[in-house]
Amino acid sequence: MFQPVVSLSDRRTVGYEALARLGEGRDLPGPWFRLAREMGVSADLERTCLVAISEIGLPPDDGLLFVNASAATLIDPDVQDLCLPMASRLVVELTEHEHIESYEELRPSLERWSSRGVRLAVDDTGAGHSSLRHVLELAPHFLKLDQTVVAGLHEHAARRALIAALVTFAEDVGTTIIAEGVEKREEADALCDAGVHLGQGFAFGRPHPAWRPAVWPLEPAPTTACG
Ligand code: G
Ligand code: MN
Repeated sequence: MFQPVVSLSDRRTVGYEALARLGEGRDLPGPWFRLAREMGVSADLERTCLVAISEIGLPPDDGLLFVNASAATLIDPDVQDLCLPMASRLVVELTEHEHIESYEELRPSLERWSSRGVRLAVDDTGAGHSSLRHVLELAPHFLKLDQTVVAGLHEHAARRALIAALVTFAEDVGTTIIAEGVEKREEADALCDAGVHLGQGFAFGRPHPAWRPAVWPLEPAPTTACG
């Protein structure tokens, strides 16, 4: 499935995240990935997902393609070769939930991805166990803010303050924040006011089997930057 990533100021769809749905019921992937881990085949399952994505190909209109991968998958040279045709528009998301034993060991692989034009995102920022270490060690192009940080920010001063601090951090280090799990227009507006440039969530479009650009908000694009 593909979910649009949108520019909060002009509502343009700038790319899509590929999201696995597995089994006959097109289930959420969590339990399947857990089972695969228990069976010792999670790298195979991740590679299979990437093969499926590569067979579908890149999104229209020069859009970026965000894919989820773990460190074990990223260091696999076969996976790098598989992704080469998509490299310049590919963003690899590494989750904050995954503990990374040695950043130094991962770095040469990341440099190979980067030399091919692939960009890196740290996923689930604020909800993982890495306490922003991935962000500090890996200097990603994108920092994806977890839904637990974003949800209801228009009603929570502490969430807004945290996001404002991360926006300053992102500007200083040259990374771009993507707010995940945006479900309400109020959240989108508050994020835009806070200086967050990109968003993703049910408010803009649910994961869909085809490339479907953001359909929300339904009103015409605002005349001011944040509407
Ligand atoms: O871990 P990662 O951020 O890659 O997972 C994204 C998951 O979040 C997907 O399974 C997707 O279906 C789900 N998701 C996407 N947008 C929203 C949203 O606005 N609200 C909620 N609750 N879930 C979302
Ligand atoms: Mn993700």
